[in-house]
Amino acid sequence: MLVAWLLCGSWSLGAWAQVSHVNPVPQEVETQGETFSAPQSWTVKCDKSLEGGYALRALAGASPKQEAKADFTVRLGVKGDRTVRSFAKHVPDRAEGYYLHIGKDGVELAGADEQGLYYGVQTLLSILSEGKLEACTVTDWPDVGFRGVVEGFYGTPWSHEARKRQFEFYGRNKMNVYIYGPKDDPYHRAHWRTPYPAAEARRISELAEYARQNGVHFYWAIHPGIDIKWTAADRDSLVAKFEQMYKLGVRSFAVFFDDIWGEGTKADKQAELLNYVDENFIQKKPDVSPLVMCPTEYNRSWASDKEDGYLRTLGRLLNKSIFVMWTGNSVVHLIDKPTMEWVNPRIDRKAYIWWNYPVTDYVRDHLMLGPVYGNGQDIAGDLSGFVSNPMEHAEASKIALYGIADYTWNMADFDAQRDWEKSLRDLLPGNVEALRVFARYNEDPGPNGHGFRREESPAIAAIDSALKAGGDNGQVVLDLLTRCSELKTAADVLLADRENPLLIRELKPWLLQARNVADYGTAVCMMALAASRPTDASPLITFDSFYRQARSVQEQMYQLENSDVRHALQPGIKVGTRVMLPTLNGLFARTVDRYNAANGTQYGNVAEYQPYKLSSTVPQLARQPISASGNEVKVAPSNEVISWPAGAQLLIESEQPVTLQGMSFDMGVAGMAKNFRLEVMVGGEWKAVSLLHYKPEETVIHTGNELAGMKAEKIRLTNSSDQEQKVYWRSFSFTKQ
Ligand code: LOG
Repeated sequence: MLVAWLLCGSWSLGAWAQVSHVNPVPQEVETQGETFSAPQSWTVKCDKSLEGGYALRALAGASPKQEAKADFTVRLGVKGDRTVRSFAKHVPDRAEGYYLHIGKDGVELAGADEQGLYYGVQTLLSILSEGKLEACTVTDWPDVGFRGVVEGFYGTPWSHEARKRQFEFYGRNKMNVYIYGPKDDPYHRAHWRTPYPAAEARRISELAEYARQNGVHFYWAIHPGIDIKWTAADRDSLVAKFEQMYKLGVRSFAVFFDDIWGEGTKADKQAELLNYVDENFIQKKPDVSPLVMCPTEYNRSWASDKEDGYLRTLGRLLNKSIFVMWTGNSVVHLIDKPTMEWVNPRIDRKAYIWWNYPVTDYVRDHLMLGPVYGNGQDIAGDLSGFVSNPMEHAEASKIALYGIADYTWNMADFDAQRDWEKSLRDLLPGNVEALRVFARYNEDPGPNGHGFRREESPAIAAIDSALKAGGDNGQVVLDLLTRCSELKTAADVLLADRENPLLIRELKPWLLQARNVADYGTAVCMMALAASRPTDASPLITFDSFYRQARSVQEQMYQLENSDVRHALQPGIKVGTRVMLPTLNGLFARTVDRYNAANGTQYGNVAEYQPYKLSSTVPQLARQPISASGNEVKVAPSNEVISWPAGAQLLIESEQPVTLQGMSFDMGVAGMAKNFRLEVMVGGEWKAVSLLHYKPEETVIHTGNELAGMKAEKIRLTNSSDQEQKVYWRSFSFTKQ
């Protein structure tokens, strides 16, 4: 049996190295599964015109050395080249497509264009990855024309090095677009008119070139909507900025109008400006890609559907060559056929999807490392592009990006689970088991304003149901204990991983928290076992000791969440909060109740302490997370524009009355204080607290001195003006005495 098992293991490893390894899954593959050792060297033949190009350069780094007269020949080229004439008829008639044939004595490879050839080379290299080749024929092309990433999140932009690693990854996984639009690069948004200083300019230039070498279009996006005036001067500033970027080597451009209000949101003005840019800049330069724009109403939940509304006006007026982005039915949403059928006629073109996954800038206490499931697999023909907005964690985002590459290339054959397995192996081949276990507890964003949720650890969900079904749960508890031990092992192994230190650095806060979750689970399982099977093995192997251990670990989890290991902008480090922790907390409470009933004891059964509750009649704030850290209580910030209806309120309820020390919040608009009323409930009565700005130009709102010392049961903030207010929700916090 052992031998069979070992053989089976080596067989699956062998198979892994070959064509089944290729990402994205190719459109058409013919293979008998026959593998052979790759040659030591090969002769590469191509037309002169290709020499020095990026496709050939990609091959130059491969392991068989290139020699003038090897027995093994690689003949390659682009359709129309002399070298590939004999097999050019097999090349699919699709942009970026290629034909690749691997035989014992050589390789034939032809692209529909140079990009197709480059992708053929990537397929060859990935089949080659373990010193072997598989005899096969691959005919391949992408379903979606523009596939890739929009670095469009709020928070710390990716580092220069991280971006370069990303481009290599995009090249290998056949993604052809990277859109540079980090909200917190001042030269992209806040100071969009200002040219980049020399050092930053040099880095952009280097990135544009590096992207090119990896077959990636480097788009540089500008975000002028916050304060743009529809004047010739501002129009010229925008074009001048694009000219600067062009001089730096940028050949692809985008203009974003998301998350703004006021003057900048006018569809007709945006269209007029963009058409001007299109006609006087984009079209004038023969080597520049079509313009991409992100509208202000970029999802259905905000879009007015009036004939003369924003979206239809934009669709009507904007030059047809300009691409229009779309995030779906809401800001963070899966994309499917009805999504596309709704938006396309309104914008009068095929939408270019800006998919807000795996971005976590609205839930910075979570990671999203799960499979990329749920998008429609019948919409390839309905969209012009599909880019993902990733996490601020560049390496960790690769799990999702690997999936998005696969999905956009070959939609019908996309298998989220299979893809996910491959992505984990690609990212961390040496510790794939540990990464898989850890990732299963880091998939769901938790409750959030966008209402976007993901599954988490199905294995634990099954255990939870079994536990709740009752009966003798001994075996189920042991299963859960094993899972906890497995999670602890995974976290420890990953913490010591040296294979991808950048990834481990990103994951570290969550790895530390995963150990706590596992320890907590272990203690709870041991409580359950000790409650029904007392032993006298050791004074510490008792219900009481495990109970105290569980309490201790709960506290350690809380401390870690509020330590400086967590994200600077949001307290909390959440692992397994959708399934694992509720399972453990449920078992904890039931075990305590059972034990108390049997032994007449009075152990507390409340597993999770959540002293504050938030609710709101402002739809966009109704699910905003609230958290406490030390004496400070914070409502998580939001990124989008909040439409706060007249009379609508935000309510915070506290389990125990809290003695207030101070409070401030930032709605991003100077002078907003006068439109809002703050009240504190003291002894069952609402008491008004004055609101003020320290300086007229400041957006932060402070409370009057009367607040300090109030014993608050509830706090509510109401739009007391007679109209809807457009605001941001940048921060909201109060401190207790
Ligand atoms: C922003 C984006 C942000 C994302 C998720 C778009 C078009 N804009 O609500 O920068 O990363 O949501 O928080 C957005 O999605 N606004």
